[in-house]
Amino acid sequence: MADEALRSQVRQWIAEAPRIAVLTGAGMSAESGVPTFRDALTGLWARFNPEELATETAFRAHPQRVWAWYAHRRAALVQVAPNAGHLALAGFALRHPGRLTLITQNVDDLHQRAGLVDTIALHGSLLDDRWLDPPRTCCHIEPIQDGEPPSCPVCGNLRRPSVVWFGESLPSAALAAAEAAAHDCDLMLVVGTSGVVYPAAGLAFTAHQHGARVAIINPEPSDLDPVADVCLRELAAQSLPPLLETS
Ligand code: BV8
Repeated sequence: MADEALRSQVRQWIAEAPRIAVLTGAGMSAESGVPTFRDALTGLWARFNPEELATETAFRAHPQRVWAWYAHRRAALVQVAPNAGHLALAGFALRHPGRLTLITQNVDDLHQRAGLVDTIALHGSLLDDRWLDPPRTCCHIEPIQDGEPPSCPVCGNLRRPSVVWFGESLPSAALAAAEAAAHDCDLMLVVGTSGVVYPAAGLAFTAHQHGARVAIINPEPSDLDPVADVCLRELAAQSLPPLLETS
């Protein structure tokens, strides 16, 4: 089918679907200027792969290096804003209360800033920190030394980003809500993800196995293409508004 026929097919599915689940990845924020997860490993961090930075082991071994990577990404977030894709999803959710469940792998806050306050954030948030080890009564934070992760001056407990690292379990309530939405939906839109990371990527298989239609929006092939009914080789911020704004 030509692209316009595919687009109108997806528009029709959106208009007809009582329950829509949306799974987004780093490509959703790309047009806001947020590097995709694998593109974030450029410059100073080009020589590392995600598993060498986004893990507790890496943080314990090289706290300054890992903290600097997150501080760099966090600082970049201050400069960016939700794009037309984020706004189109939030606008649809506002016009159709209860019909759309937004599940994101992203650790930026752009869906939330666009107005989707009940976004299911599977991998936590880049903007929050927490103690690396269970906090003791002594744990408090002194002013941050440049480049160093904040730490308790008494016991040395470190602050870490409140993201889910590789090898860490996802927040159980968020994962359960995402799995229920994938299980129950009539349509899943999969936007801007390579489909490499689990269990998030498995949600597209869950939707497919329970009879939902799956539409992918991604300029490149992804590991989830085999379960897609339609793949729109488009950019999220360009593709989502015309798909959603007519409903
Ligand atoms: C866990 C936070 C239990 C940190 C991230 C099977 C089952 C369970 C686990 C596993 C499994 N198989 C393997 C595992 C282990 C592992 C895993 O998945 N490894 C991968 C590398 C194979 N999973 C885990 O460890 C998970 N934990 O399962 O707990 C457990 C416990 C102990 C031991 C084992 C298991 C935890 C995973 C969470 C990791 N944390 N983020 C941080 O951000 O620093 S994941 C990270 O990857 C980001 O959140 C990112 O969102 C996510 C996925 O990547 P994408 O979003 O897809 O981004 P990517 O750059 O890859 O792709 C961008 C896409 O966008 C591309 O396709 C591109 O074409 C497209 N694009 C670009 N521009 C646009 C666009 N699309 C549209 N429009 C555009 N403009």
